[in-house]
Amino acid sequence: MESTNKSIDLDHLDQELQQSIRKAGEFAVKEFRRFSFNQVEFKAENDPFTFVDVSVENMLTEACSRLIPGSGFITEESDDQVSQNEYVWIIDPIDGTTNFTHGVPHFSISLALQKDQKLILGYVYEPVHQEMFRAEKGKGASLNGEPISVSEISSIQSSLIATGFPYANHPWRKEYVSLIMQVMDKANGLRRMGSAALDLAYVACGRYEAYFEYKINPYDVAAGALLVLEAGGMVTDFTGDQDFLFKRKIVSTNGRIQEQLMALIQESDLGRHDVVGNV
Ligand code: LIP
Repeated sequence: MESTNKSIDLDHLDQELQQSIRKAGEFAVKEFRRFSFNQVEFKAENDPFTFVDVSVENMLTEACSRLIPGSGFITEESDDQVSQNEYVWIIDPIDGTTNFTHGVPHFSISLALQKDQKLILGYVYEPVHQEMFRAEKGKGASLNGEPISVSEISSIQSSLIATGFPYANHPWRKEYVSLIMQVMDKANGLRRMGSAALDLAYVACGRYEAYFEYKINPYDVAAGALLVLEAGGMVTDFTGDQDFLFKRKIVSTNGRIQEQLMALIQESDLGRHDVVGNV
């Protein structure tokens, strides 16, 4: 494990990070407004990326390396998927790439920082509306500098719940659709908006009461999960464990409907098969 041997001033870091994220967001929106679908490329079946994903990732990794020399990276567009460094950045340069490539203005930049494998800082930036969500461990969560907290709705019948679907066809899609039907029957509404990071940010600020998804990647959810936790919500995997980041199954709620949603998930075929998130 590579150590930096110095304490990091997160306040100083914050100004530089927000400046870099906003600058990357400006670039992304400029390219979004003139993007043509024939520019899209595919990493795998139904798994798109663009030169904008790659450019934004390069901008952010360069800024982060400068801010914490010796830090490690887990990022969507490179092969860095594991790092044992003392400080590790977890970055999704454009979360909601499919929306981006189809001209749907709902995508975000997600950047988190881990120290000794614990999340300490998270940013989710939605550049079209210039909404900067930020969380620091133990110091709460904010939207454009104003404190945010999860909603106080305590019944699933009154809840707006978000989810997402894995890109490629997968062996558990029937069980997943069956779970989604269960949630649809119980909740006030269901949303599939296409950016996990923004789904989590919306739980943190009380727009949604919950978000769940499986086969989701650490870089999609790392920053947003810290937002929910620091805004007074809960984040677990499908079994209720706290070790959600690399298990690829996530449930986040305002805490007040956690038991009601977890009951639906754990009673479902999907919830009973603990392997499902790794297929
Ligand atoms: C997306 C997630 C979304 C999920 C999509 C995709 P990407 O991330 O934010 O929640 O349903 O399948 O994984 O690929 O746009 O960064």
